[in-house]
Amino acid sequence: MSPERQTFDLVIAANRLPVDKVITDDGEIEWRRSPGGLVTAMESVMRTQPGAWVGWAGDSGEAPEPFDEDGIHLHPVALSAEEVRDYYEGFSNDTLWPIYHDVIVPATFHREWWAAYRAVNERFARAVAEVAAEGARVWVQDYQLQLVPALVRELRPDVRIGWFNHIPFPPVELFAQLPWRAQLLEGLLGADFLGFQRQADARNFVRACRQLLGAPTKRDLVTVEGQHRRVRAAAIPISVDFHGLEELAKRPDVMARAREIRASLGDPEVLMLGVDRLDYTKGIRHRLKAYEELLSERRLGPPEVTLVQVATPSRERVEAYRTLRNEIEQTVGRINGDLAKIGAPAVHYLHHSYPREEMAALFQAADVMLVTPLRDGMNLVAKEYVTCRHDLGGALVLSEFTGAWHELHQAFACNPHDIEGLKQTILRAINTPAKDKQRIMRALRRRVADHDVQRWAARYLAALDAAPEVPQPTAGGPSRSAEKPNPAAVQDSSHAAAQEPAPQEAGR
Ligand code: ADQ
Repeated sequence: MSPERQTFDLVIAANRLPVDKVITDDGEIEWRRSPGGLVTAMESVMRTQPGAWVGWAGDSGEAPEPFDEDGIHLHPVALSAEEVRDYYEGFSNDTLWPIYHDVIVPATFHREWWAAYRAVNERFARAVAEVAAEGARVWVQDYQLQLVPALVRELRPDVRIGWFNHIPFPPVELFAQLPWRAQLLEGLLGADFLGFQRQADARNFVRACRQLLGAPTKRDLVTVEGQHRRVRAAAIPISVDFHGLEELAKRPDVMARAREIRASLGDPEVLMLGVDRLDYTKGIRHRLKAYEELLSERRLGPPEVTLVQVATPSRERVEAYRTLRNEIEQTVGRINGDLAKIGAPAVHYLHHSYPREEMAALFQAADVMLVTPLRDGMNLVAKEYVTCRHDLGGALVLSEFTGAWHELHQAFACNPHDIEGLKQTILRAINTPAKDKQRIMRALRRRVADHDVQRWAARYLAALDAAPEVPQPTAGGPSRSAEKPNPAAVQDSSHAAAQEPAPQEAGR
């Protein structure tokens, strides 16, 4: 490390930097903070200690020089156009994503995609090693960077390494299909602590290490033989910025916009809402099927009832996503063609991104929120909806196959594969007396308020600090004594278990 290089005690590594490039009217480049929950969580952590963020800036080709933005040091990593295709669209989104989401669509395996994934992970690891201060905490995010923990450990044995998986971790029967399964597990085992959305995900990981690597495991610990280390895997479910979002939803202009949305839809008795990235994991087709049947059976109908489906454009260069978009748009066209009336569409389909204010207004306008994924690591939309309902109005229909359901079990639970059951649940969410719905909403809101994204980040970093100590091979770094049982870690793991009302196996 050159002495003049700026280094940081906390380093985040994520596929994307938390900013988007904007070209202003006078041709200047500006970086705008993307509003994601992860950034908000990090703000709360980085307020007390300066931090760096290593990630891709979003354009292929040369990376911009490192720069500071709102108190975070941003360190861009370059990706060539071929790497965007092979590492990001290919291996991350067409190999790993389907395997980690129950193979809802078949996964594609290409050795050149794997080579690109490895090369990009190596580049990220080198960038992390450059900006991490002696003994720093390095927090790696998500499935795109699973090799980074072991690569960073090789370069910088002095730092403490954590990884958090935003998506599910698959059961070993599915994970075993990956030709590079051993390398991925070994990559992750370079970390000190691995965080997952649900306990079932952490258990799937531990089982994969036992069955596919023959690693000794005990409860939430995996022993890395040869390195005399133990790695802990536990659930720390992510959340939303409850107070920030609630404050936004209470703004008079946002509340007025919610009323305006309802009025412009003809003031329906029941406004149903779906908000998703246009992804096959989100169960949009199942939701539309249930809705279409309810309309054709005349159990619901416009103008009294209408559905707004917001579908954010996503991964449009991946074939499965293009096919899905065509299917959804055909279905929406058919439903409206068959079942709408003049001036009263049955489905309002919006293929756009919206600012946070508009999302908060939409959430407040909706009587029934339909969250019906076939598999979802958490699903922040469910938590955002209840956060915005400070009026205690509305009802949340929530799939059992989301991480969110493990915390929000008072919601109207559904199995999206069971179309008949989903129809019944939608009707129940509409017809339950307002007083009972308010009671449910109050309980859901309490859960999210108590477990917001700031608490998630604090809990994660505390678990990382409390992870089993590593014997220190080199002199000079902070003292890291020999492996010993860690009472804080054990306590934290039982806490995570207690949070899950109905532990459920991921495999189906
Ligand atoms: P995603 O699959 O992207 O995230 P989700 O958790 O629902 O899914 O987050 C989507 C975010 O995008 C929400 O904050 C939502 O408000 C926003 N959004 C959706 N449509 C929008 C639109 N049209 N305009 C503006 N904003 C929109 C992955 C995992 C999830 C996990 C998160 C966080 O797949 O399971 O919950 O990471 O860990």
